Amino acid sequence: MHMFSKEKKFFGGHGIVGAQVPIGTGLAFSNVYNKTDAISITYFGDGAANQGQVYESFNMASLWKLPVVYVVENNRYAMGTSVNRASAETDFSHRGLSFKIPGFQVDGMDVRAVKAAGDLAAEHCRSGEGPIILEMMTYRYRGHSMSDPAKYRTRDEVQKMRSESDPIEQVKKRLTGDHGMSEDEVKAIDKKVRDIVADAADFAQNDPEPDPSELWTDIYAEDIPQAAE
Ligand SMILES: Cc1ncc(C[n+]2csc(CCOP(=O)(O)OP(=O)(O)O)c2C)c(N)n1
Ligand SMILES: [Mg+2]
Repeated sequence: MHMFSKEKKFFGGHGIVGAQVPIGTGLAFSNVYNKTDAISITYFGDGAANQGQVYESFNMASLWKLPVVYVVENNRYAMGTSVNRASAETDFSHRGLSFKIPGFQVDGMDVRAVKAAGDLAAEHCRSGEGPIILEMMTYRYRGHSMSDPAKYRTRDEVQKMRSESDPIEQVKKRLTGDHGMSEDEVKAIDKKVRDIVADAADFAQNDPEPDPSELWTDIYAEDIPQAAE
């Protein structure tokens, strides 16, 4: 699977929960160091938010006023553990308080709210005020993996979210209801998006593996002396 693209400025996928937070913070540092006006958008989950490295990163980002937007995706579960069972402070937008990092909660199911919060956060970073936290209030429909029977929540809870708060359904309803778009037009957009996703998945699965010689790229090591006979 291809989960990294320097060209598209997408720097992860990481197996270690929370590891992308210091990386995203470092990328923000490099943007300042190289005098660009780029900002780093660093995503992590409600579970990852309890990792120590997150707070080491917060401290440096705030101290050095790095242009990084920390986006906490609060989908209410970390694997099978609900936020209330795992977190002493469940308002993740406050997690930066002792580092003087402002933050606020956003309706992560409403694309308009997400766009507005993103614009505001980007402006905050670009004006030199340092990092900011956006807590995206969202929900995870599926289990953590194929082997997750999701016994830690009721079917009703999932169903209620799907029927009342689904972000795509909300947009569809607004387009057809308030903006007079026809069902066929909505279906055409849906198909276009599905094709883009199918192409991306195809590329990720069929892109060739790197040549084994790449193992030595950027690796430097002294000759190791042989033990005396
Ligand atoms: C350092 C580390 N500890 C534990 C795990 C196992 N693990 C994988 S995902 C996960 C939960 C992460 O929760 P959250 O950040 O809320 O992400 P979500 O499950 O919502 O995708 C855990 C504990 C891991 N990958 N890395
Ligand atoms: Mg989560």
